[in-house]
Amino acid sequence: MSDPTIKGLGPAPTSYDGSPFRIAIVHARWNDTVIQALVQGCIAKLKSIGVKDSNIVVKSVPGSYELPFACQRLIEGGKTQSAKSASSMLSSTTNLLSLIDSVGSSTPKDATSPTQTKESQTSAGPSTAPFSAIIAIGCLLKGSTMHFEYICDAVTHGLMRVQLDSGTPVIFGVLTCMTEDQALERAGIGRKGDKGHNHGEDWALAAVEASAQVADWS
Ligand code: DLZ
Repeated sequence: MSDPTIKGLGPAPTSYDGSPFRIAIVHARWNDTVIQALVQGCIAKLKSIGVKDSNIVVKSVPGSYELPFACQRLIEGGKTQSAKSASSMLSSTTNLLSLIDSVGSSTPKDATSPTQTKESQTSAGPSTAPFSAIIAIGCLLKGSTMHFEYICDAVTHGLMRVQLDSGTPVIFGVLTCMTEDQALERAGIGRKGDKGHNHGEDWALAAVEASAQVADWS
């Protein structure tokens, strides 16, 4: 196996702990063999650096062209969900305080029923924290027309715009390859001798590093 740092991610100055972060992977379904290998490599690496299973969300879109819009919606959705959940927690707390107040008072107030309060205290569904980072995964292969160039350009600029506009890191996990063999090698499933290196692993590391930097540098 060749040295992955020759043409890959060098070691980070710090080792990052992924356990506080919630990360979404959005992948295209074109060139599925390559995509599946990249997504699996990415998930395995995220877990190996501490990201909890429940904090990894995977969504798919038809092709790479759909990635920027999907990333934007996921980021916005994550923020809205988190705000709703915070406001419902606040109202549960208010109900609880009101209940405690009414129990301690000689003239009970019209507080929420004990059952209601207990339910809202104990319901622990999936995480609703906003996403710390999004990893956009796609594989564009050069064909005989200009289609490839236009999609590569649109997706690259679209993903950059989404991260700058939203303030949430969007990791560029889009392979733009001239041949299928180039894509297979970059997914770690090369057919010619050396299997290559799975870039999905690098994107997982980049997502956790970027998430930690957003937290540190804010
Ligand atoms: C149409 C198309 C083509 C020709 N090639 C690819 C590709 O190699 N990789 C990829 O992710 N998507 C491809 N697509 C689909 C477009 O990205 C997009 O899904 C459609 O044009 C619909 O908007």
